This record gives sequence, structure tokens and C-alpha cells, in this order.
Amino acid sequence: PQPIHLSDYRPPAYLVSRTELTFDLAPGTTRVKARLHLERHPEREAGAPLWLDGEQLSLKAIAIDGQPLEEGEYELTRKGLSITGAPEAFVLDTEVEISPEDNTALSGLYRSGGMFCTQCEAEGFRRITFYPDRPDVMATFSTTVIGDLTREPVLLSNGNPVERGELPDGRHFVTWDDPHPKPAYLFALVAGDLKKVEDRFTTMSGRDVTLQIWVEEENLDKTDHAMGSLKRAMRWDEEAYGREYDLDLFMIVAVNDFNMGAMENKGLNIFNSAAVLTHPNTATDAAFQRVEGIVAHEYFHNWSGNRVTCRDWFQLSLKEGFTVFRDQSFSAEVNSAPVKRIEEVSFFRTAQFAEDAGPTAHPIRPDSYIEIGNFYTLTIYEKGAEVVRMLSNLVGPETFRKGSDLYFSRFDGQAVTIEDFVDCMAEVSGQDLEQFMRWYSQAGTPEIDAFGEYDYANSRYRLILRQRTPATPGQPEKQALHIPIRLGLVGTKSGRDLSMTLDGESLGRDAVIHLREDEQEFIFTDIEEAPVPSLLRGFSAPVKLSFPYSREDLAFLMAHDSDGFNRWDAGQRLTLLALDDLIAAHRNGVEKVMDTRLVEAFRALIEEGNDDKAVLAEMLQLPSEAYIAEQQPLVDVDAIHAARTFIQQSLAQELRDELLALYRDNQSDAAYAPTPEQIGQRALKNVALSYLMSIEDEVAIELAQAQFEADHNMTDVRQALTLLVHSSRSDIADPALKAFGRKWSHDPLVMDQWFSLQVTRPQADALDRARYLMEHPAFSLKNPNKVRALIGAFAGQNRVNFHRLDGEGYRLLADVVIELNRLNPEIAARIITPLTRWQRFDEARQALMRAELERIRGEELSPNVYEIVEKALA
Ligand code: BAL
Ligand code: ZN
Repeated sequence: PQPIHLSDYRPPAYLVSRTELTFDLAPGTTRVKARLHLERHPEREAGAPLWLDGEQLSLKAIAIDGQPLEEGEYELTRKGLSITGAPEAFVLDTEVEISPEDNTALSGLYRSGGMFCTQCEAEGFRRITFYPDRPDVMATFSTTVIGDLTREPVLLSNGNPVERGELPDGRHFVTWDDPHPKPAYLFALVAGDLKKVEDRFTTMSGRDVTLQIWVEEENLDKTDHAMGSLKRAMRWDEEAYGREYDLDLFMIVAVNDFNMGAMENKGLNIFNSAAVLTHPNTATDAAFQRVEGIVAHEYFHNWSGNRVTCRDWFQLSLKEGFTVFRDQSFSAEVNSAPVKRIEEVSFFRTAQFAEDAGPTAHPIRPDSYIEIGNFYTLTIYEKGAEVVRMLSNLVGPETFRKGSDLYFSRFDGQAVTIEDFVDCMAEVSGQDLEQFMRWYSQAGTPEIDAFGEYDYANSRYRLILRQRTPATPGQPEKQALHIPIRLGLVGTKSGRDLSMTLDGESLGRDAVIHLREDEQEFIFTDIEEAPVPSLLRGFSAPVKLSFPYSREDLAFLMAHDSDGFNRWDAGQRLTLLALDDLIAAHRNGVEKVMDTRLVEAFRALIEEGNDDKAVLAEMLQLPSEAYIAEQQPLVDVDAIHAARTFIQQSLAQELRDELLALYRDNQSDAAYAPTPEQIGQRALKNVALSYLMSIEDEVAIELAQAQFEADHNMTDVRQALTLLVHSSRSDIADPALKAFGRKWSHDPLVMDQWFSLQVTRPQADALDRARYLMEHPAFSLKNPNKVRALIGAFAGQNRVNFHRLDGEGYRLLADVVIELNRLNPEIAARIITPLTRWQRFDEARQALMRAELERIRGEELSPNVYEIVEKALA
């Protein structure tokens, strides 16, 4: 496969103004008729041929302005169809046959259980009909869906239903009309035996919108939270961005087999059932919050993505980065904002930093790709969102709103670029954002080395910042970025933020300084006492910042920093220092000794408490093994596991009484509600329980068993079960696991949790279990959620077992990748990620991982897997 380059962009030869589709559904062979109203693109030369993408289609008929084309009047390849010498404007009719039943890639039109559904982003529409399948071709759509009255009583597509009726032979049809021009990637169709929950929403201008969530009948009781989230999101987008919904109907459909979390198709969002269904008995707090975030994200796309879309797929972050920023802002407002930020950053620094440091590192706007499906990445989404957040902070929230208003009004109905977005921000703010644009073109995580010293004699604080971005594949040299650093100087005597003056200008006690050069010196004057600097507050830029903090400095910041995020971060840094010593001790075979400063810092945290229990729970959480690994020059999985376990057990032993009290004080029988208060309380209780269970204390075991048996809500049940199953006591783990598996065998989303919590246990049998569970009747490689729950969780979260020195963990993953490469290349190319990070490990593991990558390379590969494997082995 050949890469596609951003620099080769040209507008299409023809535009489509209107698309009329008729689907005659049948599982084996579905017929699709398409009528396209085409006209030459004003910027393209006369004679340029019409190109229509089309894959896995069986062409039955083709005609221009009603005249059938003979063979020879068009050229058909495995990738599509071209017509030379077509008129300047004309109507093209085609008819094709497709096989939804055989579509295991879940891209295009496919079957999930008994229903038909579609996934067209990025390039699935070309598996439905011949079409210029690119986002800069925007048309209005009319779609007629014909189905069997019994098998498909519900027939849905984008827009509003305008006609319906019965047909002979027990068939019926519905015609949908979508008046908003859209690219083909936003097309959707759903047909099946679905039931709906309905609600209403009155928009800010007083229009009445019907809201529907369509699910299988047994899931009707799991839609309340999604519906509530949708209404909150609709209101929020009106208030925060002035964006109103623009159709009479908004539909969400839950589908079991889905590659992504959800999809923002115009008026008909299709959701992975895991991203929409919740019930206190089946979904955890994290799942409730995830659903809220994803429902909002897809809804927000109606403007940031649908009304204004991307010119080409290189601009993917234009809609994704911005929409993630929007959903993060929404979630922060409706939940505990500090905890949301901690969670985001904690995930970002673990997973995106690793991506940015690995063989598939790419800029937020890549220069080239082989398979765009491989670019739905943490860099495009999350780093893209961090860059929009920086922009918003640079210009200020009110100006940012002006900029987004300008963007939406100027480009409504158009397919545009990242420059168009940033130019709006530059225009309304008057700021020069040229250097800032480098964030979009430069891959890799910038590293900042900071040094500071206090000059007692002159009451000055001198801060030196040096930035450097490491080389990434294809980008050996990097330029300096514009990095906004929010900071405070915390007085060591007063414990308060000191007021800062820089170059004669008063900055206040919390301010942003701008690093633009490779190295810059900042001299703060009139600093009355020696400070400890609190740098990069709120994670003001997606960078790694190091400062030679002493442990005393960090304990001080943990207690006194006015920025909640940096208080948490100081705790993480302090723990990492202790972990460094313990990792070294483990490697050198020396006895491990617990750092008493850490014990005292944790004791102080518990004693002082926190009004926001979720924040306290986060502060008591140890960094994950994956995050610890990110900090190590060479990853020693066993030493990391041993060191982290040692800290956890030492804290549990030293603070046993405090933790027990914390657990008991936060137990509650109140009816479950996914409120920030309750979620914080459960998080705190469960973090205490996990410490206590790390020493397998009899009292803790009793508490975990009681929590499991109380069966109050899935958050508590799952946490208790996980702790029991991750313990060394199979006598207590096995009965609970069996009982849970029996009870929930009918519920695929709960069974996903059952799979995950077993294959993430640290005990040595985890790999055998993973292989055994792959044969379980509830498991299927054809279902992406199952693959993620079992294989993804094993390879991504069970580091000691995945990285076994006999290479069996790697072999398991490679076996699955090889099979999925045939069934579902998109999922195969995602699930392979842990193998691509081989450079980070010791030689023995490197050799084993590379050998598995080579074995995969020996197969006949999909473009998706080919691209990733080639990069990994380059
Ligand atoms: N556009 C793909 C799914 C999402 O990001 O919303
Ligand atoms: Zn999105």
C-alpha cells in the first residue's frame, strides 16, 4: 500500500449536490440504488475524470442521465470506478449488491445480532455504494430503506422521516430526508427489531425536538442516564457555545458490535452499547461518567464536525481535538472539575506520551498515512484537545467564544482546515499564532528542564526554562514551541502564593509565562520569601516538566499548593521518587525500605481530609505501573510491580487504622445515584479497601466479601470482586467469580467486566486464563468489546504477565492480531499497540516482541496492520 500525502491535496473533480439512496435490505444480499446529482468542481479543469470510491461492491447497473453505460465507458478497479468525458453536470444512477452478513470488518453496512447498521467514518461509505467518499464532498441526502416488516420493523436513517408505507410480500419502507449537506462519512442507516425511549427538548429559540434512544427490548431500563446526559449536553452547548440543534429529531441507537465508542452521524448517532447503556446494577461509576462524556461528545459534533467538517482526513483533529475539548469542559462543569482534570492528565501522560515516544508517533496533523483508520489516536484526539485548551487559555475564554462563533458562522456548511480554525482565534484576539501552529505539525512530547534559585539579598527568584522535543520518526529536528506555563511561587514560610512581578509588571499570584525560545530566563522581583515554584499548574501545556524538587519541597507542595491539580501532581512526584529507590533496590537485590516521608504525607492527607472526596481518592491512588514505566529509561516490569506493591503494602500496614476508618466512614446504604458526591465517596471507600486488601488482612477480606455480597451497585461489586480475584486466595476468589459469572451470563456488558477483571490478575495463571476464556461461549473475536475486554485488558493492563519472559504473552497477542487481521483489520491494528513498544524493554523481551511482529509481517496483511507493523519494525 502507498501512503497518501497532505501536500497532494486537490479538490475533487466533481461535487455532489444531492444524493438519493434506496436500500433493499436482506442479510445475504442487499441492493443499493444511488442517484447522484453531480457537477464539476469550479476549481477543477474540464476533462478531469470523475472518480468514485467503491470497494467490495458488485456493480449491477450504471447510467448517466438515464442512459446506461456500456463496459468501456467507465473503468472499474478494486478501489473504485472512473468515468472520463462525463458532462459538466449530470445525474448518475448506479445499482450495486453488497453482503452485510459477511462484513466482519464492521465498516460500511453490516449486521450486529439481528439488526442492520452502518459505520461510515472514515471510509466505510465506499463499501455501500460508488461515491466520492471524501469529506469535502457535501450533499443533501434522501434515503429510502426497505425492510421486512417482522425482521426490521424499525427503519432509520439521517434527518426527518418524510414518507412510509407497506409493500407486497410483508415488506415496508421509510423515506428519510436530511436537508443539511453532509459528507458521506456522516451517513447512517439502522434497521431491526428495536424499541425506543422518547423524550423532548425545547431549544433556546423555542423549537421542539424529539429525542429517541433505540435499544433491544431487554435494555429499555438502561437508557435514563444517556437521555439525561443528552439533554444536559444540548443545553450546555447552547449556553457555552450558542449552538442550537437543527433537526426535529435526534436519535441514538445502541449496537453491540461496534469498532469505536460511538459515531456522530447526522441526527442518528450510533453508539457502542458500552457507551450508552447504564444501570446501577450493571455499570460502574466510571461507565456512567464515560457515557455522559461520549453522549455529549457525539452531540457536540453536530456543530464541531457536522455543520463544519474537515476538508480532508489530515484535518481530523480539527473536529476531534475541538470536540474532545468541548466534552471535557462539559464534564468538568457537571462533575468534580479538579478530578476530571486529574483523570484526563493522568491518562494522557500515560498513554499519549507513550504514543508520542513510540514508532507510530505523529503530529496532530499528520503529513501522510496509509490507512486513516489508524489515526483515530490519542494524539489526534487528546493532544488535539490539549492544544485547543492552550489556545482557549491564550486568548481567554470570552475571546475564545468569539473565535468559535466566528468559526461556526464563517464556515457553516463547509469542509475546512485547522488553519481556518486557528485563524479565527488569531483574528478575534489580535494575537500572532504562527509559532503556536507548530503544535499541529511537530510530533513528540516537549521536555522542559526547569531550574530556579532564590536570591535572598535582592528578593528575586530566577527561573530558567529549557525546552527540547526529542526526535520522532521522520522528524529528526524540532523547532521551539510556544509553551504557556501557568505557575505560582509558594512561600515556604507563609505557605501562600506570593505576588509576582516580572519585568516590572505585576502578574498577581497565579500567572502564565510564555516559553518561546529554546531557553529563557525569568526574573521575578519583590519576592518576599524563599518560594517553592508550582509549575505547569493545571497541566497548562502537554509537556514533561522536570524540576529538581527535594522530597521536602514536594511534601510542602502537597500540603500547600493552591492549585489542586499540582497538589496531586506533587504527591505523584513524591511517590515516583520513592519508587525509583525501590526499583533500584529490587534490581540490585537489596532489601527494600519504605520512605517514611511518604507515609507521613499520606497520613496527613487522610487526617486533613478534603471536601471533595474524589480528589482525596485520587491523591491516595498510587501511580499506575504503566505511568511508572513511562518514567523509566528502560522498563523493568517486574521491578516496577514489586516496588509499587511494596509501597502499597507498606502504606496499608502503617496506616491500617486510618484506612479502615476511611472505609467505614464512607460506607453508605443510600440509593445509588451517579452524583459527584456519591462517586467521590465510593472512590474513597474503595481506594481504602484496595490498600487493605493488598496485605490480605482478614478484616479486609471480610469487608470485600461483604461488599460483594451486599450487591448494592456495580461500582462496589466490581471493586470487591476485582480485589478478591486479584488476591492470592483462590478459596475466596473462585466462588465469587463463579457466582458473578452465573448471575450475569445473559448481559454482554457485565460479562466484559468479568473477562477483564480475571485476565488482569497479577498471579501467574493469568495468561492460561486468558487463553481458556477465549473459548468461553460468551467470548467472540468478532465482537470488538470482547476483544478489548479480554485481549486488550490482558496485554495493556497486566504488565507482569503480558511481558512474561517465556514470550507466551506476546505470542497470545500476535495470534489474535493475525486472526483479527482477516476479520476486522481496524481492531487488529489497535490491539497490536503493546507489541509496538518493544524498544522500551530489555534485550530478551525486545527479541521476543520483534519475533512476534516479524511473524505477523509474514502474513498477508490488511493496510491497517501493515502500516503499524512496518512502522514498529522500521
Ligand atoms: N468520529 C468518530 C467517533 C468520534 O470521535 O466521535
Ligand atoms: Zn469525535
